[in-house]
Amino acid sequence: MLKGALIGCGFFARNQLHGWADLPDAEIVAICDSDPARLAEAGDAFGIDRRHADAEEMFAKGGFDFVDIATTVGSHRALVEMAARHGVHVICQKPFAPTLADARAMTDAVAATGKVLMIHENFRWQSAVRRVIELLRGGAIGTPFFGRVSFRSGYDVFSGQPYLATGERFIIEDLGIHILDISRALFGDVARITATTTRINPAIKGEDVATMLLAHEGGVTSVVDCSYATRRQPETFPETLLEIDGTDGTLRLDAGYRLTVQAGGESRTDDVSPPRLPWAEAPWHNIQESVALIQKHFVEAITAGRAPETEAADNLKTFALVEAAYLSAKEGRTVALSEL
Ligand code: NAD
Ligand code: 89Y
Repeated sequence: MLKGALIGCGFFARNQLHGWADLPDAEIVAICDSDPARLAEAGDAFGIDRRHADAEEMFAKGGFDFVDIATTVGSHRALVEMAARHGVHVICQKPFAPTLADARAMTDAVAATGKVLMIHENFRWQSAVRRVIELLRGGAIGTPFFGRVSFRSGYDVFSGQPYLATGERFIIEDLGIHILDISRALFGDVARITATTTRINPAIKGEDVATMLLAHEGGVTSVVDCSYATRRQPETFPETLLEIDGTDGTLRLDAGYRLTVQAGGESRTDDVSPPRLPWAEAPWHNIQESVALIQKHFVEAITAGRAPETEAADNLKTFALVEAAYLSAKEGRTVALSEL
């Protein structure tokens, strides 16, 4: 049984605490939040008595094998480096860090301890997306040459996460990061990216629309497009829609979790809706299930002494795509990932 501690008992941590409570091989033994009301609410809801207002104090007391950092990005570097000083495995929420330099320093700090740093990059663990990754890797449509990875919504994310309305950066850093990661999981690492961004919602500071063209090292071209300014019915939040063309067929993940594979003269459509866990709430159940799945993956990887899929070294490449997309949009040019 792995013992864990969680830092940051806010909006999203609730899902992480539910996920941990369901996992037989891990237990959260301590929680931390600098906000006393949030600390008390989470402790009471999940029956966790060991509560700390200060992370350093919690680490000093010890008694856990890993820490799950569920705070917003500004605190990630300090907390990950603290975890490294105390020699525990780490899961850190996305976005990895405020800058690529911070993310690299965090990666090095944990690597020097021999422990694992995994970024909580959960969208590639959504069961519908996972099904497509497996089909593609299994050669169901031959060799892919084109992909579209699309997330377009008008859902109000600002009421639950008000900080999303106030940052200089919004959709690429917050949501596009997941969609770029799905593209990497499907088509591999990226050589070049070209991006445009715009802001439609006048009530927020950052961009809420981004359109990105990725040239993957293996030869695939993918379009990754994200919007929180798209008003249409049915509202598809938080589904990622996929269009993939391969040498032997096509694969489509359409709205409503409908997966169509056409290959060898046959067409098959399946409903790949995610299960709704007992604590989950639509429309978030898709994301909530992926939290449980990535936590299971983390525990299995640690137990087997393997690196998890979204370990720091891997996630640096997704984070570099975020930085490269902003640079491309700002300078109006294609950015090679080797520049960063
Ligand atoms: P939030 O602001 O609601 O919660 C963060 C909590 O951390 C707050 O309660 C705050 O008091 C606490 N905190 C901050 N710094 C601290 C510190 N140094 N020590 C102790 N407590 C501290 O934020 P949220 O909406 O829950 O988002 C948290 C992270 O989760 C963000 O990085 C966000 O991008 C990410 N997120 C991920 C997903 C996903 O699907 N992976 C979904 C939503 C949010
Ligand atoms: O913060 C974001 C995330 O990671 O998934 C969806 C979200 O909650 C809002 O864009």
